[in-house]
Amino acid sequence: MSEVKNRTSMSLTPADADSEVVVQGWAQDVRNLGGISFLQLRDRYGIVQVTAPKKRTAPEVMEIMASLSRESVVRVTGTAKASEQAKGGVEVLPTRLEVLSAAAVPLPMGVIDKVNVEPDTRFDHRFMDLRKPEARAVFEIKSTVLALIDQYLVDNGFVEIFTPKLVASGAEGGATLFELRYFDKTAYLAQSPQLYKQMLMSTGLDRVFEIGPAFRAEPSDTVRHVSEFISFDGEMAYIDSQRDVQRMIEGCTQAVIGGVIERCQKQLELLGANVSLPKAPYPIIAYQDAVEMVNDEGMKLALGEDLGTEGEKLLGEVMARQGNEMYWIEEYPEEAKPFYIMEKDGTPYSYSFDLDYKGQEISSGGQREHRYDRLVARMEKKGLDPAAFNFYLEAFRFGMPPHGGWGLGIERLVQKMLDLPNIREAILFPRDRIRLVP
Ligand code: AMO
Repeated sequence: MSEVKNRTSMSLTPADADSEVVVQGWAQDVRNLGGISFLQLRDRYGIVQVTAPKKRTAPEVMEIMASLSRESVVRVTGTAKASEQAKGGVEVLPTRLEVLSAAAVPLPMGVIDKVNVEPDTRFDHRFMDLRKPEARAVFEIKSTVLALIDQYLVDNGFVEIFTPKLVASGAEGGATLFELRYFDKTAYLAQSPQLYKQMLMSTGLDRVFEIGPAFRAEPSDTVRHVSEFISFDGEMAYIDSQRDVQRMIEGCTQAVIGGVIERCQKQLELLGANVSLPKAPYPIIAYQDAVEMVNDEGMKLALGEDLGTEGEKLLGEVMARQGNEMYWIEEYPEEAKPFYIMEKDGTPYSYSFDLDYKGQEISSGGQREHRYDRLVARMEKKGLDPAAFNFYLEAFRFGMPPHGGWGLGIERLVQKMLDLPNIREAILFPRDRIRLVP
């Protein structure tokens, strides 16, 4: 007996003609035309056409064809046949058709219908939405992004770490903390690995990175804020200045975007995305100049104010005109930056930066205040109670090297790289003020 080959739409080629094959997937479309039935079978990689001429097909197979509901999962055993009309140049004439899981009727939403489905409907039935190859392509690209980051950081001597997501105090301001009961105590969901990655700088693990969930109770309903996202954090000791940190991010984002262009051709094509490698070195804009630039474009920002969504967008437009997709904004007023950022002595500024990509912040970071007394003073200035941070501060009292680092929102990077209209498109099951299921 000849071996029956289990095939995917990708591996099936005209060279398989006349051999017996098995294909499995979803019944994307079924047409029963009397004398002949067609089934478009979809798997992860594409479509296989199953063609059943009545005269040459077993009656029980024709019967199943006639009653098969769209999106049912089927297994087809049959003979491959070269065909000019079929996609991939090959079709399958079925000898056996098994329904592995029948789909109920009607479907909660269509997979191939060209009608515009509301985003809410799509996210309510995300499993169905993700049957669309272009919806899935985003996650194949996101997975490649994460693999490329891992590679770059490991090549640069970084150790991958995992810090607690259940924490006793937040590092990024009280307003966006999710509070929960932790036995008989109050705990919070971690907004970032900030305190822990810094504490590790006092251990000898002098280059660390983490890719993990971060939680923010963001009340704003925007296309770039969600309440759970994947944060890519790095921290490095013995830096001379924040430039060392910026160089690392620049190298990493170049490797990531270049790698996606190289490895994800098929997915980019599905999405119609035209990704180019941002010009490097990324230009540096001082915060003061950024304010001036957006004011020249018609905004009325005062010095010290946050650029905000509108300001970032306008700055993105100015930079795009100069052919720049990624650029730094630095020298932020220390007042606008968290307690852990180092002040620039004798000025109102700080050793901090943001990295913007096509008009949106994707990363921020800087040099940290590693001097215990200065750090405590900065906490007090920000209205924080140092006692609540004893576990963190202790690491600064017994030998803490100078250090700096960054946090980068993975979904914001993917969103801007692929020009997705909403960050939620880059999250399988997004969480926001309204959405907690699925
Ligand atoms: P920051 O608060 O700027 O810095 O966050 C870092 C990056 O995380 C992403 N991000 C978000 N993405 C989606 N939804 C949100 N609600 C959201 N909030 C933030 C952004 C942002 O640039 N500890 C510092 C980093 C550091 O200094 O190391 C921090 O968390 O892309």
